[in-house]
Formats: sequence, structure tokens, C-alpha cells
Amino acid sequence: MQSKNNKNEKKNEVCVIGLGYVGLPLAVRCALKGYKVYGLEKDEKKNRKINFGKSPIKEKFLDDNLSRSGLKAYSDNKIIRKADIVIVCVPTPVDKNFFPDLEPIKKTAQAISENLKKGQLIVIESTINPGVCEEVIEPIFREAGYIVGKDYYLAHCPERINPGDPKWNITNIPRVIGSFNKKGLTPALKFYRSIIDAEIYPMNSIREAEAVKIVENSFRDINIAFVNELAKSFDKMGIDTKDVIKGASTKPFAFMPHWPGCGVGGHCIPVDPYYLIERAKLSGFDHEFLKIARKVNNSMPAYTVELMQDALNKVKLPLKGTNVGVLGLSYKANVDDLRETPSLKIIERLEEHEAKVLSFDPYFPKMSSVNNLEALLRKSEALILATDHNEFKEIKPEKLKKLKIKVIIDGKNCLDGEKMKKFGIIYKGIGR
Ligand code: SAJ
Repeated sequence: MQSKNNKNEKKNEVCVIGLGYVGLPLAVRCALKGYKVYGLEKDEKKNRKINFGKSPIKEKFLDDNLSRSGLKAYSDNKIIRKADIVIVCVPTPVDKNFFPDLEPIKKTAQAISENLKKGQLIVIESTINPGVCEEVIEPIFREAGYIVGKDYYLAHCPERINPGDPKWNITNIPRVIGSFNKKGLTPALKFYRSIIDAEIYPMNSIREAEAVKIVENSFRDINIAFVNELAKSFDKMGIDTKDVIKGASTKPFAFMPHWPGCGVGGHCIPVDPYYLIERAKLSGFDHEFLKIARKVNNSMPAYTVELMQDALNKVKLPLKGTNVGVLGLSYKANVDDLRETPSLKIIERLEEHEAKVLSFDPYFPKMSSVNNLEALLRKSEALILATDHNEFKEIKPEKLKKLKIKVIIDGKNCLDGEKMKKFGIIYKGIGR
């Protein structure tokens, strides 16, 4: 990828497109590693915060490093022209029919093709199904008159950010990279090896690299579906699923624990399998197993509300008209992220049953219907814990008893059920 006139010219200007959970840590890391980095983000509010050194995302790595990185964020696509390496970190969501929405990534490819600098290395980090680079992205550049491997290089390095993880972050998570050919793979390997202190593993093709991420997350989704189905079955048999999984985890090989819960949220796990399901259809293959797993996981919010209904019946309370407090809106403990969150599906279901729903999430004060946990407990007759934020794990049964809360459904199996029962509170977990 060296320019003809100057073999030693350093290729060290990077443009990161999309400054979210994936792009912002990456841009900061590149800046800290000495690259000149242009952040490109359409959300001006986000850009203003970043340009003041404030992270729009609650994330330890960003809180520790954003301000000292000196990263600057722009909203004008023309900034792309300055970069030698362009990294695409835009969302690849699914629509309401669970169909992959490639619009953001298509628009981004279009923007790059309108601002391409010859010789640029373009890396897609967004999660995409096998075939997207060859069948969707490369044709956009070809349409603009650019030949991959000649005018520009295209690689895929699927993101592996785990929001809220105190240990694994952009600096130390191994990555895989695939490209159309060695001419694209080599500079991509070199770049990622210059910013990440972990294995950077070359794949034999760009399609293989696209498949890796989908496989990783589909693996997680089907394993969560397995324990969610177990939970429904063991609920009928009076077996504590969490205890059984803990027991199975004593096996030092060939078992990997997953845990039942009130649903599967986030921008990866409940989304990525649909990418493979839909693309495989075009090749005439039907991923029955992946679809069943999605169906099981998508059924958990409704199952959680059913457990509430059954528990209220024990104290002769109908769901209709009862004050039900929902603890937590975020899809995951101690992060501020609502994407595909089961909490909103639980709230929707409760409202369909005409319960009087209140909610509180310390990470979403504006979306919460009360200002703090105490206010929620005081106004509720029954509770559903939907997110295992640390604050909620401290809830004392004595407190619930005093406030005459009769039922608690523990959607994350994170409370001491036996202690709750000792205080006469009807406790039900998911599978326990
Ligand atoms: N969940 C369960 N049971 C489990 C694990 C998770 O119900 O045993 C639920 C969570 O409550 C959440 C959803 O599934 O609602 C997703 O949880 P997650 O821990 O997988 O969180 P994510 O979405 O942040 O997943 C990320 C993913 N990282 C990338 O896609 C790059 C995923 O691949 C990681 O495996 C995961 O973090 C991780 O390991 O924590």
C-alpha cells in the first residue's frame, strides 16, 4: 500500500466512522498509539461532548483515556479524504421483522466512495453476514469506478467489544481479519498489530472473517436458549436450574455455563443470528435450529410476565390494576444500553395486561418513571428485576416486607430467593 513517490512515507492517518461502543474506543486507542485520528460521527451532540474530552458512553476505558487522547470528532464526510486507513464502525441492526438492515453500512460505503483517496485501506468492523463485503460493499465502489486491490483495499475485522467488561477491551481482545487478497490483508494485519496487544489472526478470505463473528454470537444465543428452555421445563419439575448449571460447571471440560434470564438483549447476540438465517436462505439453506433458539429467547419476556401473573394469583391479586415496579431498563448489568432490551418488552407485556407499571434504572433517569429505587419500592406492590445492576442486588427482604411488597420475580436470578421467602415474600426466579 506504499505510495509510489515515497517508500518510507508513514501511513498514519486514520478515520473512524461511527463513534459508538465500537468506534470510540478504537479511535481513542489509535490516537494513543500515535496515529492522527479523525472521528467521523453524524450525531453533533456526541461530537461536541467528544471534542470537550467527555465520553458520551459510560465505559471505563473511555473515562480513563478519551480526554488525554486528543481525539477530534467531525461530521463532514470530506474528512475521509485525509485518511490512509478508514475503519467503519456503524450499526448493523435488524428491523422489526428481524431482517438485517444494511442501510447504515451502505450509506457509509457510498460516502467513502465519494471521498476515496487512492490507496486507502478500508476496514469494516461492523457485524455483517458472510458475503456482504463481496456482494454489497465492493459493488458500491465498483459503481464509483474503483477497483478493489488496485484503487483501494478492503478488509473485515469484526468488532468484539464487550460493553461493561472490566477486563477485556479494545487493547487486549484478539481479533480476526480477512480480505480479498494478500495486498489488502497485509496492511490490515500490520495496522491492527500496531494497536492491539493480542493475537491478530488472519483468515483465508473476507467471507470467512464475516462468518467468524456471526458464529461466535450465534453460539452464545443457542446456548442461552438451551438454558432458557431448561428453565421452563425445570420450573414445572421444581428443579433449580441455576443450581443444576452450577453443578454441571464442575465438569472441567466440555461444558460451558450459560444462565437463564428474562430475555436476551444487546446489539449482538439477539441480532447476529438473523444475519446468518437471512443470508443462508438466499443460498437455499434453512437454519431451523438458529430460528428455534431465537424463538425461545424471544419468548422469555412474556414468560417472565406469566410468572408474575401466577405469583400474584397466589395472593389473590390480578395483574390488571396492580402496581408493578420494573427494576432496570438496560439490557445488561451496569451499562447504559437499551438495544433489544428485554425490559421494554416486559413493560409492554405488563401494560397489555393493564398492570400499573413503574420503572427505575439508575443509568436512565430520564426514562425512569420515578427518581430513585426507594421511590419505586414505595409505590410498588410487586417487582420484576429485569436488569442485574449492582444497586438492585443489595435489595433487602426486610425492606420489601416493611413496604408490603408481596411478590418479586427475579429476571436475572441474582437475589437470595430463600431469604425472600423467609420474610413471606413470594419469590420466583427464571427456572428457580
Ligand atoms: N444473557 C443471558 N444468559 C447468559 C448470558 C447473557 O440471558 O448466560 C443475556 C444478557 O442478559 C443480555 C444478552 O444475553 O441481555 C447479551 O448478553 P452478553 O453478555 O452476550 O452481552 P453483549 O451483548 O454485550 O455481548 C457481548 C458480545 N460481544 C460481541 O459481540 C463483540 C458477545 O460476543 C460476548 O460473548 C459477550 O459480550 C460476553 O462474553 O460478555
